[in-house]
This record gives sequence, C-alpha cells and structure tokens, in this order.
Amino acid sequence: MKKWVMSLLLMLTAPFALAGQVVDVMHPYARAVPAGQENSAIFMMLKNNSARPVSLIKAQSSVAETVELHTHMVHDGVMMMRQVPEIQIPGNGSVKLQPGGFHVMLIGLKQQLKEGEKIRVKLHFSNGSMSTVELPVKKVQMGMKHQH
Ligand SMILES: [Cu+2]
Repeated sequence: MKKWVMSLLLMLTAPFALAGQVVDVMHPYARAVPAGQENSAIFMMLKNNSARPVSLIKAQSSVAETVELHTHMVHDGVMMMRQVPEIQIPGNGSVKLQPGGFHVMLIGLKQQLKEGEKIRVKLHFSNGSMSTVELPVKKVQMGMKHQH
C-alpha cells in the first residue's frame, strides 16, 4: 500500500477510535437522602472495553462541595469507609460500585437528593477520557450486613 493511502486511512480511522467509549458507565444512581443530611454516594457499574486496565481517578459533581472515591473496609470488626486514589477496572472486565463497596462519595451536599430527581457527575479515567453522566436519585438500603 502506498504511503499516502496509509496516512489517509489513519486520518480517517483515528477520530472514530477516539470516539469509541473505552469505559461504559452502566446503571448509575445516587442514594436519596433526607433534608439536612450532608453526605451521599453514587453507585454504578463500570465496564472496560479495552484489553488494558483503566482506572476511575476522579469524579466531580456540582451537587456536593467535595467528591471523593471511596471503598468500605472492615477495621476491628467495624465497617469503615476509606478514600482511595483510584478504582481500577480490569482489561475486558468490569467493577461494580455498590453499597458496602466502592462508591463515589458526595461530601457536603449543596442540595437535598430527592428520589426521582436527576443529578450529573463527571468521571475522569486514567486513559485521559471523561464521561459526563446523568443519573437518577433512588432510595437505597444501607444495611451493614458485613459486621461481625
Ligand atoms: Cu464514602
């Protein structure tokens, strides 16, 4: 193949490769909280469509003062939350953010999160990609079933 044909093909295919979503955000939702409650959390399933691991490294939302990535861990028999620098999604795999596990923590809510409303969150990934996701606010049972 001639060189100019190759570069033309690269020019044509590159934008499409960039537009393809490496990470799919599936079934995102936020936990509804009563008025006066300062914190809440966002849950979702992250699916990695590439062969390489990709990490969720940052989340932003206008509904809270601070947005952090958290996990739950058991410390001395007590379930505790801890901030994590990233949430890794294995190559061609997925990770679930769910109550009792990984979550996007909303700290210092600027508004009440009412069931049925929608909020937005912007997700930043380690490959440089970003996704802005609109997600519903739902009632979530926060049972601490892992306590011994
Ligand atoms: Cu948390």
